[in-house]
Amino acid sequence: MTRNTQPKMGKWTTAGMAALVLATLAGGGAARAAGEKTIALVPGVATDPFYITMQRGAQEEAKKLGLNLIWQGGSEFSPETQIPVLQALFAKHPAALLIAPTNDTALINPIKQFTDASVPVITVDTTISDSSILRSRITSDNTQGGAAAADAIAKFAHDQGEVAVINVKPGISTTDARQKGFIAEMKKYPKMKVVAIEYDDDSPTKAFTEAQLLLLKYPQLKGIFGTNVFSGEGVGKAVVATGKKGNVDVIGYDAEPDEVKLLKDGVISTLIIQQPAEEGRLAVEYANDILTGKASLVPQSKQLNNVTATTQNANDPAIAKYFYQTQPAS
Ligand code: T6T
Repeated sequence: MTRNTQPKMGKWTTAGMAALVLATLAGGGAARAAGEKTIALVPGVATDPFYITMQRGAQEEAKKLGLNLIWQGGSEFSPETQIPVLQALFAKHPAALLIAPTNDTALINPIKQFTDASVPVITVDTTISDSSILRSRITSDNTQGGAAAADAIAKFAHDQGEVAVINVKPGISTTDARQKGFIAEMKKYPKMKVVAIEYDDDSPTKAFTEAQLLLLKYPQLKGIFGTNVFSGEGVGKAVVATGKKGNVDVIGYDAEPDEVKLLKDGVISTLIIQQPAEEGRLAVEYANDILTGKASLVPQSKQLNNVTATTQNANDPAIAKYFYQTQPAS
């Protein structure tokens, strides 16, 4: 088994920089009503369709509850970009903070700055290893998602052969759990072997290159699991570029437009889709409960189910409604 972790920026960089400037949406633009509370939502990265879809659910709920929602995020999925965003936000005194931490330890102290100032903090999607300072943690069933990916590849491979994983980077609670769930489930198939785990630093370009190298190094490879939006996209494109469509199964996570196209084209056979809009909506609902004296209604943690899309059901409206958006709501 080989492991590879080198830093690199994602394809959204240029857009990301622009987005960093743009991704400071203070809900509704109109003059804030007197006494209207302001809450902040900080994504893992501002330009990722997963978090943009989360913003849409959060904004809809904020409007309904008469809350002002600040949406502010960095240009890449990293503590180095996210921590300065948090520091700038702290000066704005939000009444509550909703955040997808980009690392499970590096974000503990920056978040503590808020909780020490009695600002309630709720994590959405990812979380930190010290949950004692949090009011709630909202996420999806990442372990189940990883296991479902393993079962899908095993079915494609008739329970035998070599497989690989392309993940983001260690220290992200969600994708770490997906990898763990995948590895644990693969153990149920004694004739299957995980020959490699690679990290793409949230870059589809890097995922593409790594997948190409894996397909060269392991010509008998039966399948690759890409653990998030950018991994799945890069792996799918590498399978096309190497002419391995149909011979190598690709299981992706999430549902941004490029991945959905690869799913419909039969390059990716299965997508494990989350419910980011509902995660965002719930986070705002919980923040409002805390700010309006109904904290007892807020659970310590909430886990949402995944939706499994396949090439066969990709055009079914009951599945397509979970596909991610690419434009934030104002
Ligand atoms: O898969 C999602 C999210 O759940 C994960 O924590 C990070 O990557 C995504 O945002 C997709 O890019």
